[in-house]
Amino acid sequence: MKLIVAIINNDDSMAVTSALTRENFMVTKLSTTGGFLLAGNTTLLIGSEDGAVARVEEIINHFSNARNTIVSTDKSLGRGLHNDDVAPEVHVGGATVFVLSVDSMRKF
Ligand code: 2BA
Repeated sequence: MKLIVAIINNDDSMAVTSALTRENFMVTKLSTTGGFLLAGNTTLLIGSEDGAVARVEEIINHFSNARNTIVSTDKSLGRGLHNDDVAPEVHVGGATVFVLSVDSMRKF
């Protein structure tokens, strides 16, 4: 069994979670904040059988869109970053996905 941790854009979260649940995958949605932009994003936890990981990744990839975002320098400054350290615009990927091996999963 695997635990898929997917960090996606808030704007894509409804489409991704809907598509996953339509195919009977179970999803937990967390409201998270990116450490660089300090903007809200969405982290999905998906427990799946090993053989289903590729399908989960396919769905996430299909519904996640890369975009350019303006860095808010006033948020970045004061955290040890200076004007020279931050680009005015960054390319945010469609999704960042980690796949972790799970020793066991139980529901009590
Ligand atoms: P943020 O940390 O807010 O990062 C947003 C985007 O800013 C990143 O897009 C990347 O293009 C850029 N960026 C991040 N750190 C940077 C740095 N030190 N210098 C220059 N540019 C930087 P993505 O790579 O697509 O990441 C989107 C979000 O996914 C991240 O939001 C973070 O919440 C998460 N993430 C990405 N890689 C991660 C990792 N290795 N571990 C944990 N979370 C990760």
